[in-house]
Amino acid sequence: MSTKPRLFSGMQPSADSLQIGNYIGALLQWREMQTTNDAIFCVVDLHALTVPQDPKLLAEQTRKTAAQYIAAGIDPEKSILFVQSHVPAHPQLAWILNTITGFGEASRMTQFKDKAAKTGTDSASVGLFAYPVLMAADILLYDTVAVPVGDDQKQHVELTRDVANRFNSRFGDTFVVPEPVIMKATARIYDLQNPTSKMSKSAASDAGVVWMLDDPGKTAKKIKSAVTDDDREIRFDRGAKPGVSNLLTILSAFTGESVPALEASFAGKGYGDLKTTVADAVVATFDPMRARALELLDDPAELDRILGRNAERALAIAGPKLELVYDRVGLLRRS
Ligand code: ATP
Ligand code: LTN
Repeated sequence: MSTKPRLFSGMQPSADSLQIGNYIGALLQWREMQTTNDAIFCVVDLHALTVPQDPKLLAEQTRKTAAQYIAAGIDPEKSILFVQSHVPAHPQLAWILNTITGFGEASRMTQFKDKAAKTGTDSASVGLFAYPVLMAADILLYDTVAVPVGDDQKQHVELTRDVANRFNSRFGDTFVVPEPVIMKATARIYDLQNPTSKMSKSAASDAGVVWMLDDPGKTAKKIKSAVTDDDREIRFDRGAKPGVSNLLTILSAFTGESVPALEASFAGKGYGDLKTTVADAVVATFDPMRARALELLDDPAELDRILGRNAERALAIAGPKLELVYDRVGLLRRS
């Protein structure tokens, strides 16, 4: 048994490629955390189903997301890297947790309110409503201590804590109550064409989205056409200069240099220089990752074997926990 703290996180396979925000805001930090934690990373395909998906694309995107986790440095021998639907204990536990989650408390989840408002509440699915409960199941099945997530997911981890405490007090001590680990706020990346809105895999237009799997020429071109502003000063100021600030944040993440050091090094230089430097840094990091991801995707049978082995490792932890839960709530064991 590992004595390192258990960590769990996941991402939806909601696009063919991850974008630079997923890399900086999640993967880069996961990669560091996997050395000091007993880490589990999941491709949450069941969560992706809460909004309409093309079945063929979903299966492909699931493989592609897993390949990009590995290409970015998540080690499937050290960490557990698996596909959510391969471990049926997730929806099984989610059902039990649904029965102790209040309609009112689920209704207060801001992600649900935002997403449902987009399509109108009537056409939002029950699955979308129950999304945070499935997320609670993901976390609680593994005695997770730490849940690294972006700020937007904090409310879901709070709900997970409430549900875990409620279960424990009703049925006896069963779940570890997890803590959210809010990933570096400075790591928030904005759309290159619309630098006041978050870069997102499912953005309406991809002109301002930098994809990990895009070819280097395209990536460089997108970065060179990033929206900036009318003056010429390279200075971090999120309010007045969102485009330039975003480029500085990206460069800082890719080079490890602080934003003030970058500001100093660009004194007297123009936006063109900044963009070229960012493009070079991003391409230098993404190019080998893209090559590795494509290599993994070239041999889907081997990738599936890796995912299969990792699902077994996940099930070895989740299975006994689900049995304990079934016993606690009074479900009859099959003989
Ligand atoms: P979708 O558009 O499908 O919601 P997304 O690209 O916004 O996808 P998620 O799958 O919701 O990303 O999130 C995966 C992880 O990436 C989360 O930990 C999230 O905080 C992080 N992340 C996503 N976009 C950004 C961003 N622009 N800046 C920093 N982190 C981000
Ligand atoms: N909702 C999360 C993805 C997610 C997750 C989880 C994160 C699903 N299950 C469990 C941490 C722990 C998101 O949209 N980023």
